Amino acid sequence: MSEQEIRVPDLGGADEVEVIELLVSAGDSVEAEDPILTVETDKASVELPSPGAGKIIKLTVKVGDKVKEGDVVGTMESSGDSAGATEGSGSQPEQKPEEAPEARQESKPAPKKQSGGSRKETVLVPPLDGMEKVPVIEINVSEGDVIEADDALVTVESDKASMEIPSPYGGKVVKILVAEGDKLSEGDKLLELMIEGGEGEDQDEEPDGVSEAVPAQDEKSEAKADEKVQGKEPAPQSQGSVYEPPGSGSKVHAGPAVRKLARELGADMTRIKGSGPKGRILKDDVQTYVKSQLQQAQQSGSVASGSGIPGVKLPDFSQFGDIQKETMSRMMAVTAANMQRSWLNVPHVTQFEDADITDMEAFRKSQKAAGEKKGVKMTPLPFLLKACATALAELPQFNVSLDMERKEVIRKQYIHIGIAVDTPNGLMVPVIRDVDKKGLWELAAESAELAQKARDKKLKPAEMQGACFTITSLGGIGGTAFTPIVNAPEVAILGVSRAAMKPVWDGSEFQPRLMLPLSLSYDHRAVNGADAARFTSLLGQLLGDIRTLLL
Ligand code: CAO
Repeated sequence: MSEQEIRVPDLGGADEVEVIELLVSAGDSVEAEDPILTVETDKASVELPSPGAGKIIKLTVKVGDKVKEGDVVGTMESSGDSAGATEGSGSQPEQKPEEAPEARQESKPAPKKQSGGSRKETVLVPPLDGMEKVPVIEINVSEGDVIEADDALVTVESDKASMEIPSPYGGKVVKILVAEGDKLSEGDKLLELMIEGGEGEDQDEEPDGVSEAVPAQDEKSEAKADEKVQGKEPAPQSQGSVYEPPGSGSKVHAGPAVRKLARELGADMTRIKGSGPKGRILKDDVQTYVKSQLQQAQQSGSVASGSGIPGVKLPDFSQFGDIQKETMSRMMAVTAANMQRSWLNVPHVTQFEDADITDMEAFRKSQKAAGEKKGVKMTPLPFLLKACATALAELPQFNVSLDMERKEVIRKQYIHIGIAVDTPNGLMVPVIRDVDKKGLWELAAESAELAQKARDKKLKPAEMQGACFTITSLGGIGGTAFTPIVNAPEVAILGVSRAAMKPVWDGSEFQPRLMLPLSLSYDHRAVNGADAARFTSLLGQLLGDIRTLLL
């Protein structure tokens, strides 16, 4: 055991830097290279590593102090396991991405000449400062996303630091070529980007029509790394299922060690309030957040994710007869978890209504020939979509999501509706965007196309995201009513059963009318029963006289 000074190592060219976070306290045991404190230059945040293994005796700096290379920041009792530092001198740590701002200042490749049109670029992994096979811990974009230059594409993490790889250009993500867990090295292909306003497709292209671009690891990437994280729910591209992840995209400011801790504890950093300088999230903030979440859950007996209730015990079924076991498909497992989460978290109520669609059906059938000409089949679904869009606009309390932690109601200014599609692989919910702005033929064509894509497993993640409300129609199959499960974080879902002729009293006699059973399940936290009755009555009126859809 010997006493050793902890000194500020080479800061990659930065002069004086500010201490923004102390990561250890007197008495803490550390391993060689464990982060001791975080400093921030105008370009990057850097964690200063311990020069060896041992016990911290004291730190001689505090948050806000300015330090430079060679300054003593504390002392430790060394247990002899040095990370290559000479006793009494500062360690010269291996340059890690988060620790080497100068290594990131390569210039960004200049976009090729601009002559209108668009071109496809394959974005490659930039130099990773000597590191190889660094695992991808997060994919920050989805196919179809429109991004700007320097937006984070993926986050990679070595054993010491995490970094985001920024996009060299703005454009549309065409194809993601990596998955979480993949190990990346310089030059590996990350994704394909369609760049608008670039050169024509025939100019300077690779033989396959795709050129390659390496993102620069410049200072902006570090700034971005500190700013933006995506939600930590399962990545949408791997789900192919009913519910989309919230994908917050909120801004957070935190160092790699804090991010790592939050990830390990499963804490969503966008929900944590930072107590450090400029709202920076510190380790203490993560721990306090997790503690408060646990306390809340214990006090309220919360059953989020089904964790608060005992599981169903399974007997040995083979004692009753022959059985076969098969592993659930990923889609089934994700759908099951989502269903359970919604069912347990959302206080459901279902409101029933019969809509008189006699005239609507007469009109729909009259459009058969027109449909054949257009190559589009007009089913009741487009009418339902249009009626729901009108009802959502008139009763906007149905077009919200609730953030119970922040006590916020998120009101959506757009009307995108999901349609549940029964496929051989399970339930999928493609989303039709801006339903309020589309006509019946357009909705008929789009819903048929999306349903087919779902059945062919060709839906893109972006085509299953962003719904405000869902329609699940079992009308083509049968049934008189059912209680659908709200597709949280949406707050309502319309179930549609099979239309049937029924005697309806018109005040003087019974009339044979074609009645369509509607079942509206809603989240009773967001919507009250009176509003639900208004919603289904309105649907009844709109479908009963489809001319009102034009008003
Ligand atoms: N009442 C009576 N007939 C109906 C009807 C209704 N409510 N809805 C549709 N039909 C008719 C259609 O008009 C069509 O008949 P024709 O061929 O004579 O015109 C037939 O049923 C089949 O329609 P469809 O199902 O192909 O088309 P759609 O637009 O109504 O529905 C889709 C499309 C994707 C919603 C549907 O195919 C589907 O997958 N439904 C299942 C959804 C599901 O599984 N939900 C459960 C989720 S919870 O587990």
